[in-house]
Amino acid sequence: MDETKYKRAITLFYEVTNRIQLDKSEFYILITRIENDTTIERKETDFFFDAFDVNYDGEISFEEFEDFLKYLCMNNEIYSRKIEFRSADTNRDNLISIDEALSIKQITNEKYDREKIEKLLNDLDLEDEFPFYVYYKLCTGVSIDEKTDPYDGKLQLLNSQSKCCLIL
Ligand SMILES: [Ca+2]
Ligand SMILES: [Ca+2]
Repeated sequence: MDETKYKRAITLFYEVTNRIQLDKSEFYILITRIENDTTIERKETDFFFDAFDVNYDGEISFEEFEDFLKYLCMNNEIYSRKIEFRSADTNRDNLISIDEALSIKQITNEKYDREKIEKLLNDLDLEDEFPFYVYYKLCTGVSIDEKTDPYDGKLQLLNSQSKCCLIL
């Protein structure tokens, strides 16, 4: 995505919504306009919606939308895997289930299947829900730091903000 397209995307954001955030249908409309492509499938845009609605309020805020645009400009393997993981981790507890990992395959086209996941979980002595480093290993075969945060601190920030509100 070049600078012109980036700026156009920002303009289109405000054409699609007047609420400074987007629901799933509006996000779909926006992406088809940015890409000038009406053949894009709703499941593809839903995949990204789930990944970038980090605070999980059912809306893509302008800030979340900017994160999405930055992602489109990037080519970073580990970050792409984080986005996939976020999309599957719909309840934002840093774990995904086997079924969730299988459900994002229709977008990611990864090669793993249920048997492969179960074998890996068994090798790692884990139950049927697993954290990001396991997902990364599943897709790439590479071991990374078990503490690697798929949300890059964003969830912690949100949690601490909501705790502040309770105190106030
Ligand atoms: Ca949101
Ligand atoms: Ca989860």
